Amino acid sequence: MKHNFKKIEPKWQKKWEEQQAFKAVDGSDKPKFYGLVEFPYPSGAGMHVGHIKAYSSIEVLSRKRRMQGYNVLFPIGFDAFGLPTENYAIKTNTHPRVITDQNIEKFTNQLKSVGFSFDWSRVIDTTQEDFYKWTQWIFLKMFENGLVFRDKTLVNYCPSCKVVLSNEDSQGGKCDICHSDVIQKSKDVWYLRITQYADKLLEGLKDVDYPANIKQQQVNWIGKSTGAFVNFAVDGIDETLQIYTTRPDTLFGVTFMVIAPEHPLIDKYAERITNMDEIKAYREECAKKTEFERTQLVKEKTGVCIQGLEGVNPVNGKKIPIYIADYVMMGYGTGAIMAVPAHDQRDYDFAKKFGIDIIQVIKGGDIEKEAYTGDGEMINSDFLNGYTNKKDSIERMLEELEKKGIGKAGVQYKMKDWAFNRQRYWGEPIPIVHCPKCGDVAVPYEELPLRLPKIEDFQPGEDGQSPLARIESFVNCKCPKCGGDAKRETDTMPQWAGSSWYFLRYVDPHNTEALADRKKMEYWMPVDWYNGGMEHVTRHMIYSRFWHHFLYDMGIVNTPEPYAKRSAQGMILGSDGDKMSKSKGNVVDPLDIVDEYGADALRTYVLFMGDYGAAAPWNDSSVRGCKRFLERVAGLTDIMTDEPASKDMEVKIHKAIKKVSSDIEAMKFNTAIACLMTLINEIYAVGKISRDDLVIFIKLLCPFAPHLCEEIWETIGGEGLLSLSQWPEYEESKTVEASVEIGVQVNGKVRGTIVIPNGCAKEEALELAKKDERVASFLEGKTLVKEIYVPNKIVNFVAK
Ligand code: ANZ
Ligand code: ZN
Repeated sequence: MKHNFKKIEPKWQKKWEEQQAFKAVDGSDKPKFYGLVEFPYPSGAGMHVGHIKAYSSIEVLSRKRRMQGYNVLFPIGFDAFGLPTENYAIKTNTHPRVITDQNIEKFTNQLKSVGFSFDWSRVIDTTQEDFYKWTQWIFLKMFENGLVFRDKTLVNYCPSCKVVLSNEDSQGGKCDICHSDVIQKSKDVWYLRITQYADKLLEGLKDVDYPANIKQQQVNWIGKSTGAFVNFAVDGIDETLQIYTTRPDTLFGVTFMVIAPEHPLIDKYAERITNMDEIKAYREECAKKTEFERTQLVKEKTGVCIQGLEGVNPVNGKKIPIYIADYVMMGYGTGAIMAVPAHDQRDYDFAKKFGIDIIQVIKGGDIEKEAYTGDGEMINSDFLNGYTNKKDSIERMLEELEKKGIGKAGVQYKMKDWAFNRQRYWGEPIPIVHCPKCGDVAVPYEELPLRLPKIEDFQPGEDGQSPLARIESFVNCKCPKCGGDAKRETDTMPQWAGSSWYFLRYVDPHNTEALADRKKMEYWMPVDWYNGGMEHVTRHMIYSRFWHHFLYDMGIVNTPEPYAKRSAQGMILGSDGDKMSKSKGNVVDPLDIVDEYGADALRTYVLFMGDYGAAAPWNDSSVRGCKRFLERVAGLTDIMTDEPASKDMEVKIHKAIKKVSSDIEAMKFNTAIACLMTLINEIYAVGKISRDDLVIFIKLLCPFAPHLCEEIWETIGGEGLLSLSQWPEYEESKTVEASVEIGVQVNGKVRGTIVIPNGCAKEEALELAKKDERVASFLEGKTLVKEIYVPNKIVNFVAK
């Protein structure tokens, strides 16, 4: 038959939909498979080929699992709150609700036109009240359990988006949304205490199947550091300055201290300090810098010595100067350090610049040139002298500190608590009421959802307030506790809120009593396989694991970890090898490809283009190659015979079943497809194919190119949907050829080839070799000196 994709693709999409072929069944006693892909942000740009690649992996796995008899949940939805929509709404003066609905419709049509086997009865949209009611509900559970707190702090603030950003959203000092420089600003911030879950998030990694690089990124992000808190007295006043250090063993080498420019000690003792003007000027300089700039290792060190305050080294009583310098951050440890210039390069650079003593306490290196950070014998260190092992010296020092009550072991995390409020409109309202008498009061659960009011004017306020702050009917309310006049919180939740738990809602998307029914969660959770982008490994993946661990501790979900397995696709680059972007004009629209070559060709191509995890440039001629392959597949119906399956093809078919089956599991989609391409060449070389073999072929190809395979199935009289038929099985014994062809050498030169039974004994191989006429002619009249046989590979005769 011909490959008429324009006709068959819509035809099968319609049939699948009418028959609800891919609907996940609740309460089934089949084994389950929950395959998850990162739900899209429905932007106006519509779908990207990157979405197709990201979804195709779990699509193929889900289709294979269904054919293997699993009850499959493969859902999709829309992560639709967020700034891009809101910014677009402001620009076009169209309500974000209208834009979101339009974009979701567009995405839905696009996804359907590619033939993904999603369960469309479970679609979720994070901006719908019946969804965000539960996002708010989880927030209140956290509030109730002390995981939410409010603080006035210096935050990352994007002056262009007029929004506070989490550290995760401002990496490298740039706003993740508009790429402007982020500044530090003092703001009222709602935090989620994610740091309380740092250890659980680390521990949990032991129980999940993530690639090593993904685990490592999470470990680095959490950034657990083991060290000590040590109290330094401030000379002449009743004040201790606590520092955090990972190297308490170097305490005798401390020659100065540094505190962050924002450290509260300065304002507390402003009266005593004689150079406040200089300090203030330096502070203003620092406020302009991003955290990223401040923490760069190689940069000119700057700072100011505080005149009027001096620290005291607790182990030897020596008085040491205290500086402020921008390389010490207020947000890590205690915002104060003990400086050991001999063994820390930043301290070393600083000491050199300011002419401060450098006392070596560990032997080694060349202290004239640079700090020595290696191991060695302790010197100049009183009771530590002679210790040679860092671990032992740290232990000994901690013992001493604890005995004297001036220090203790402690841990720190790079990860900070999660800044959770945004001064914007298009997000989940934070369900808190501010009462002048009762303080911050939770909106009662019965009142959820706290609806986002429909407003006309969604421009952000110049004062950095959410547009909701202008809606009096929203703001003014009664305190749920005392009934007095109160005001609502007007900030909304960040983009990452809905995606922190959305996979639970798919399990039971229409539940009005709970975020999901416990029995259903017990059946479906955890997600068996989650595929997504590397860019979400540290934010979305950490946030959602945090929420899930919390829900587990509350007894709401049945597993601590939400995702049993996670994988990541490589990016599709433009055909020029650059990242696809509008500005470079190298964007490929997946719908253009569907239009020109068909959905099956697109699906096959995105999985054929290379290693699934590697980035690869788009290549039009390769798409055409996939299309040609599918045309040859369609042509198989023309050479189908009624004869029984041929013996010749048997091994090839069994080998293909084995390889395609295992390659799909290993995400080696490209080699699975290549295997089918080789097989079709072999079939055409024979010139015919039995019906049984053709059925196996289209079953193996069905997860990749389901429309064409269904059409062939129907054409050759198959009953029901091929997509729901049985995945073929192979027999191990039939995956090996009965015989193999090997070369025969005489004195190192190939003189003939023979066919031997697969795995035959040495004697048999040698006998067959000697019988070969050409080989025999080379041996004639000579004496055999040596006979070598490498099983199934070669025979070599040495003859004189
Ligand atoms: C003395 C010392 C001696 C240090 C030495 C290091 C080497 P991690 O591993 O990242 O936890 N530090 C502590 N708080 C800081 C802050 N708020 N801003 C900048 N630096 C800070 O690093 C901890 C080390 O970084 C601490 O150990 C401290 O310097 C510094 F040979 O103390 B160390
Ligand atoms: Zn009250």
